[in-house]
Amino acid sequence: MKKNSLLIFILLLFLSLSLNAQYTPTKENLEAREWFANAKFGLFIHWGPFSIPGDGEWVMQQRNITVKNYTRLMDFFNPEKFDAAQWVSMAKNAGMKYITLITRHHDGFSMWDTKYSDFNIMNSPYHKDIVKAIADECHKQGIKLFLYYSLLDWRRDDYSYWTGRTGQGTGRTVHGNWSDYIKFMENQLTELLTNYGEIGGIWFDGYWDQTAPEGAADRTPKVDWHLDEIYALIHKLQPQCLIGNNHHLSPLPGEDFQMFEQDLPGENKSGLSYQKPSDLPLESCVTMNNSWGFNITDTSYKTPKQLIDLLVKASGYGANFLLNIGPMPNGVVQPEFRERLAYMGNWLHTYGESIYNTKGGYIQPQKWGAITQKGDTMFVHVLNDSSTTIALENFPYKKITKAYLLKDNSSIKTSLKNGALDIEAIKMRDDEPDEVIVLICKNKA
Ligand code: FHN
Repeated sequence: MKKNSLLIFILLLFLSLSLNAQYTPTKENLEAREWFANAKFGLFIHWGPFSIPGDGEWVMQQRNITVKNYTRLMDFFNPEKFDAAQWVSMAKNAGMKYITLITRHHDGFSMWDTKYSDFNIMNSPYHKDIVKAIADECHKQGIKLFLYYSLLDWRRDDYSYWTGRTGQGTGRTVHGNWSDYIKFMENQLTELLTNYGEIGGIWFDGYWDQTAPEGAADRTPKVDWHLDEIYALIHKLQPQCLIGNNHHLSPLPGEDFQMFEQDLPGENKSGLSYQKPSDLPLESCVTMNNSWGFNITDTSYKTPKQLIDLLVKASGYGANFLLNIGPMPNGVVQPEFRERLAYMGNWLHTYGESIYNTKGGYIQPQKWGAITQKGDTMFVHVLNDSSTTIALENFPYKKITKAYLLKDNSSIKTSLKNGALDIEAIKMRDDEPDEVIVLICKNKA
């Protein structure tokens, strides 16, 4: 009898453990995923005291600034020109549907009024909660807010820096308690998910600090990140809140979207993305120059045409495009960024229907451009001169009822024979980054 009860107990324990490990997204969460997959374009904002030296957000690590010296940046962070309403409307006018804001980067500075760390905005001369200002404006202007949160910390003693890949030069000597660090993160995440209204998603980063470099065969983390516990807490506090983790691995249980850094899904030009695109909603995050945080000497701005190509190709892969800005320490977004965002907004004003609410093309982006689809309408985006006709093999429809240029409705010649579609050559114009051909299709092949 005793033996039987023990067996039943073990069985129940096993059942409950495996149920916990299995993540079933709620209805709200599935709806939020659908919204996200249709949103297509977001603004990433890397900003904080790390912006002050004008040397990117990794300045602490790259210049081996000690915790003691780095902490002084808090005394200078006073972005008197910061205007949340302006930033949010700038994103909206760019055609963006969400903002992903740094709340705490690897330097550990909290951009909100947190009870759990003194290194926070309320102890700076600015003394106002930046997360709140942006959250309030996002809610007011009807744009979703995602929060970036670093798992890695270059200041705290209880972060397992001694097993990490970075943060060795910041002068820490004490080995703190890892479980304190997990509790600290849970407390902070609870604040973020309780005090700032509806949050679209949590965007984690820094997991990779505890793994072998990208591309290594074994990337098992050296610490237990307690992700099951952390993810369950987030989904309990806000079931619709999407979780993404920039670990540069395939999605882990409990995650709701998958991101690719400085890359389109599956391309791995950055060397960070060996993982394959999954069935979850996808996102590509990209910088406008070569820096995430404000960098005073980095003038390698992508051209508006390059940015449109990235947005279109991301959509062609069925992914969102999260475009980054690194505002200046005084709260001003430099003109080179503002001009490019305005350009994107203008372009989307005309061509938005070929991007928003679309799915990736039946073939992946090609040298000449990419395809997006909405029901039986196909948008063929010609991004590079097609000196000969565009040939689409294995075309998934038997008939084209109409083919025309989206910008002026002028008709386009097509010929569909034996499952192969030929589209007449398009001559690109300098002022048009993308010639969008609309194909109204009928009868699935
Ligand atoms: O180290 C960060 C980096 O500063 C930046 O935040 C990017 C954004 O994708 N992610 C990390 C590197 O993987």
